[in-house]
Amino acid sequence: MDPFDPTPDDRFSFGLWTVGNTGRDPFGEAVRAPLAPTRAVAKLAECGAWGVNLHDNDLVPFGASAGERDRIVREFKAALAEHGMCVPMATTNLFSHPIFKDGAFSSNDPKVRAFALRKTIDAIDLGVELGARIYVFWGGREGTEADACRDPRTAVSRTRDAMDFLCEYVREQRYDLKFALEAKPNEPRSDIYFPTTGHMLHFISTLAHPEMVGVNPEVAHETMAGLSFTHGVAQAMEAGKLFHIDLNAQRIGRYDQDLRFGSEDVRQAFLLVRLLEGTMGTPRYEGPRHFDAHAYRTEDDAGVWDFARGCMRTYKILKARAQAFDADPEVKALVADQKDAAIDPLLAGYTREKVAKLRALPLDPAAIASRGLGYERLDQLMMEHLLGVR
Ligand code: GLT
Ligand code: MN
Ligand code: MN
Repeated sequence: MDPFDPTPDDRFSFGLWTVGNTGRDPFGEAVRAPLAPTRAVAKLAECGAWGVNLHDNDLVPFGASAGERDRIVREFKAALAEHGMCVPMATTNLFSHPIFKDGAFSSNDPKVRAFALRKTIDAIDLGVELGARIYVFWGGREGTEADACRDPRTAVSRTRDAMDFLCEYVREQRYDLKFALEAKPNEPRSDIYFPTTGHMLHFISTLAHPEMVGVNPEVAHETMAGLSFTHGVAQAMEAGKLFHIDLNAQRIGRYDQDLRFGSEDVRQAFLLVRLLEGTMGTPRYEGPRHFDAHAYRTEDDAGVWDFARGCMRTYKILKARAQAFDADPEVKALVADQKDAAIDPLLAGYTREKVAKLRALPLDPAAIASRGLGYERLDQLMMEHLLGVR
């Protein structure tokens, strides 16, 4: 077997909207036919994926009758069972319908907020029925162009009200479900509230049930903001808040490209996989490896599956490269923890005595500063592992 072939243990998942993307963009029509959800399940399973995620309306069209909904869900469940696939995550489409043109939970119109809450409750029921344990919130329309329309603080407090309401719903239903909040700085709105994972992490700490809520960072979204995705993910992991992740690729300064994982900024992709897989000897991320990306608009149906296989294959190649990098004795020596038995105990856990000891330490700033750190060598070693020559 090819070591880079995906297996269910890899926990790779794709959204119905990702492989189902028809290539429509603001300047051009669809280039591919709509993909039936049951076919997406069959093809993803054939490619080696483990899970498939969805928005309510990726599966059940907006406005479908109760009978239609039940038939669609029944057929979808049958496809999942037939192909041994699961639904790890579900979410609500709170951005396509015109009612959400000025947001959902943050809208100034209470009727819009009521509709959004009701739609989300129904979509949570659907997700749980399909087995989802993670529920994503991406507030794509929660933002502004005419920024004078509301006090931005109102958007924050209305979103808090919605999250608290929905957490209580989940608790009352005794669902085994956690929320994951996904940030994006702009697009489709000029400015979207909670623009980065860092904003989300703080917001979560203000909720009534912060233990139920984490983040779903997306490579493209933090990169659009010019930030280090890996650092954002690391902070979320350190806080125990990385509940889900949206893997794709993106170049800084562009529209949300949602490219095949690893196809841009291979260094960042490598560092990300290294972090997620814990090849440094650190705790690894245990959740789904979800690809929120889509095939180039140049592709036909076959190209879509090339895209899907490429995401998973690149992830596994990077994982193998990261393992080799962290097992390299020269790398180990360069990144080894520096221990100082006299100093380390003074650096955490304040006491007045420690202040006195810190003051008494013989530290020579010039001597310490004169030491080279070997990072040129370290980075070159990383490049050589990445380029496959070491
Ligand atoms: C949409 C968006 C993604 C979100 C999806 C979940 S919808 O495709 O671009 O980043 O993760 O709502
Ligand atoms: Mn996403
Ligand atoms: Mn995106």
